[in-house]
Amino acid sequence: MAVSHPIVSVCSESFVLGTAALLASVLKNAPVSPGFHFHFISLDLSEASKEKLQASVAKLSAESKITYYNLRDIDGAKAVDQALTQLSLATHQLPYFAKLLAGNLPIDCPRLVFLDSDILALRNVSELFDAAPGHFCAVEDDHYRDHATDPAVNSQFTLAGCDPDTTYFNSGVFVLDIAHWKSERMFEKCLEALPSFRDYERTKPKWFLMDQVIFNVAYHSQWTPLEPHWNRQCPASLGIHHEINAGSQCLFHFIGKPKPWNLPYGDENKTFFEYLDLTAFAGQRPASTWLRWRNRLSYAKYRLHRLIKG
Ligand SMILES: [Mn+2]
Repeated sequence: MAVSHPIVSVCSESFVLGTAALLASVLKNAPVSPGFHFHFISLDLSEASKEKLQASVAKLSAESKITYYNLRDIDGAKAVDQALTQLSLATHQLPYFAKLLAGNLPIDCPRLVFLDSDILALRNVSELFDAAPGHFCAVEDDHYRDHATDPAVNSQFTLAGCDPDTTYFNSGVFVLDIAHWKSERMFEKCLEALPSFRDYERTKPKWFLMDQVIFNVAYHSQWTPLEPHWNRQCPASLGIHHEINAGSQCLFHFIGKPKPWNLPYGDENKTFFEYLDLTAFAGQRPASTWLRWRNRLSYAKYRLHRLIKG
């Protein structure tokens, strides 16, 4: 049997529906063989959720499987935790930096693909492994395309001693060369980048990009751009649903809030729920009216913010 493709993701209980729909979309839009080996870094997944995700894979692909890793047991977790104690933002906690550990997982393959759990993969992900050469491949970040003039990103780059005029990538989807990660000590480079942000909150109290900015510093000027269809960054509902419903061949990345599993069922997220319904989480929908209103409110706030920011 051919070696299955390794996909790494970070899973939490509040994103479990996203993970389930991601699984289904990856498996439905790629050839049956050689299948995928999902390596899930668990933040707080319950045993019940783990079993449901396993059952979903078993139902959809005989050649695919899941391995779970507890965040704190992964090689390097303690070192990240230690480095973070020197920082003081509320978001400076290990779970927000879990992605930095992807290259440290025991994966016996040349390359791994990382996918955020807020992605719907309407494209054959097995082609992503060879989509571009290079040690680290990712898609340019939409939101920060203008980062040279965005004071938050600019100051983060400058703090880390990088040229703020270079292109900046989104870390929701990336292809990582594991041998290069080890031989070039990229994990250590990530750790070394962390202390640059010790005084960050005093200069710019928001928009710290966590793992994304650290990867951007470590792979500064060394990463390879992927075509935008590998990470089509879109808020959960912004009229993009027509493109999604039409089956446009992209990896749709639902950046910001709310996520599609929190919005009331409708045109905006029906494709998301079609994929969810292929899994052991079939039929699950946003629960309470209160939750729906809260999410509507948070979406309105997000739109207003984008509007003001231009
Ligand atoms: Mn994301």
